[in-house]
Amino acid sequence: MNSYISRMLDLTQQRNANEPEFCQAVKEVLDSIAPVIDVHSEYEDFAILERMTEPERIVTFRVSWIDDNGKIQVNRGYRIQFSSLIGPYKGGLRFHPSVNQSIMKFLGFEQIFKNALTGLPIGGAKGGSDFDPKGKSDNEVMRFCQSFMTELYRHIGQDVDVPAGDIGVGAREVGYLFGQYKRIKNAYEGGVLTGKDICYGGSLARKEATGYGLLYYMREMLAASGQTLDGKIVTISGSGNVAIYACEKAYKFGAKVVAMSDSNGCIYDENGIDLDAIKQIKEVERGRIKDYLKFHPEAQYIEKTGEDSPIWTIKTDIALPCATQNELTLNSAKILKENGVIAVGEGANMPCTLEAIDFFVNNGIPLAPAKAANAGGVATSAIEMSQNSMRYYYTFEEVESKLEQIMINIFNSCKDAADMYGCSGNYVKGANIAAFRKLADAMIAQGIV
Ligand code: NDP
Ligand code: 2IT
Repeated sequence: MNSYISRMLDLTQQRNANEPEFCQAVKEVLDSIAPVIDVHSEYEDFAILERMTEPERIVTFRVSWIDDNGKIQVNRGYRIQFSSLIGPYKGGLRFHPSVNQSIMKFLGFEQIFKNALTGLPIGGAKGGSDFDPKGKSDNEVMRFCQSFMTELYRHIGQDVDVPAGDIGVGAREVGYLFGQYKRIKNAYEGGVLTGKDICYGGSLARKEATGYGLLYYMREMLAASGQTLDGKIVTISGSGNVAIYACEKAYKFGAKVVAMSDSNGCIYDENGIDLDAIKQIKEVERGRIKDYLKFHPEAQYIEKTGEDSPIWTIKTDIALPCATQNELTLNSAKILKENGVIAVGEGANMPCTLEAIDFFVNNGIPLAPAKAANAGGVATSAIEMSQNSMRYYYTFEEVESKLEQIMINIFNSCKDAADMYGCSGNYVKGANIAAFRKLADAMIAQGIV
C-alpha cells in the first residue's frame, strides 16, 4: 500500500472516528487511486488528499416549525459545502430520520467525484434534515420547508450553491423551498434549486434522469462484454424516484422487472411489475409497497425482518439497488451470485457495502458504481441550470439525448481510466480514478486554498 494513502486512511479514521459512512466513502476512493498516487508524487506535496477529504464548509442549523396540532417541533438542518473546485456547490437535500453529519458528509464527498464525472461545471455538496416526511400533511411539509429555507437561503444562490432533491425531497418539497427562497430574496433566481416542477422553471426529463441514466450506463457496461438488456430479469430495490424511472427504462430496453421494495419489504411479481400501479401507490397515494397486492393479489409480498433486504434473495440477472446506503451486504451479494446475477448497477448512493463491492469485483461480476451510474440526475440538474440561465426550454427529447450522451461519456471515462491504470473491467476503480485526476489537477491549478 502506498504510504501517503495509508497515512491518509489512518488520519481520516482518527479525525472522523464517529462518522462511519464518511470513512467508508473515503476508503473506497483512497483504495482505488493507489496506482495514480504511485506515479504522481506531486499530489502528496500539494496535500491533495488532506484537502479533498475536508469539507470547505459545514453549516448546521435549527429548524423549528409548528405541526397540525399546534405543537412546536425542532429538527436539525445541514448543508455540507464540500468542494467548489469545478463549479458552484451542487447536490441534493435529504429529509429522513436517519440523517446525521456522517451521512451528509459521505454524500457530499461522493457528490464531488460524481459531479466531476459528468464533465459539467458543478462542485459537490449535500444537505438535508432528520425531519421525517412520512405521515406528515402537505401543510406540515410546507411549514417545515419554509422554516428550513429561512435559514438555508443565506448560504445558497445560483452561482454559490444549488440544492436539489434526494430521499424524501421531490417536486413538492422543492416547490415549497423555492417559493420561500423567492419570497425572502424578492427575486426570481431560477437556477438556485433544481428538480423544480415544469410549470415554473424545471427541466423536462429531470424527474426521469437518474433512473434512465442508470439504465444507459448499464446498457454500455453490458455491451462491453457483448450483452444486452433485452430479455433480462431485473430486480430493483426502493420504489421512489430513482427506482421508478429505472424500472421504466428497463422495460423500454426489453428487460422484465420482477421485484421492487420499500423499507418495510418487497413485492415479487413473476409476470413483471405493473409500473402504473407502483406510480399510483408511490407518486399519488404516498402509500406502502405492500399496497401493490390490492392491484395484483397474485403477487407475493415479503416482509423485511432482519438486517438484509429480502429482495436480494430473488433470482435475477441484473440487480439494481436504488434505495439507500449499505442496503446490499456481503451476504446478499453471495446469494445474488448463487442465483446467477450477471451485473449490478448502483442507483442509490453507496448501496453496496465495501465487502459486497469486493465480492462482486473479485468474482468478475461487473458493477456499475454509484458515482458514475447515478450521475444522470445531477447532470440533468446542470442542464436545468443552463436552461434557467438561458431563459429557455429544451424539449424532452433534447434533454434525454444530452443525458444519454453524458452517460456514454461517463462509462467511457471509467473504462478508459481502468484500462490505463491496469484494472480493466473494474469500473469502481475506473470511476474513482477518472474523477480524482480531474479534481487533483484543478486543485493544483487553483493554488493553496
Ligand atoms: P425517494 O425518497 O424517492 O425513494 C427512496 C426509496 O428508498 C423509497 O422506496 C424508500 O422506502 C427507500 N428507502 C429509503 N431509505 C431507506 C432505508 N433506510 N432502508 C430501506 N429503504 C429505504 O428517494 P430517491 O429515489 O430520490 O433516492 C434513492 C437513492 O438514490 C438514494 O440513495 C439517493 O441518494 C440516490 N440518488 C438520488 C438521485 C435523485 O435524483 N433523486 C440522484 C442520484 C442518487 P420508504 O418509503 O419505506 O422509506
Ligand atoms: O445524489 C444525487 O446526485 C442527487 N440527489 C441529485 C443531486 C442534484 O443536484 O440533482
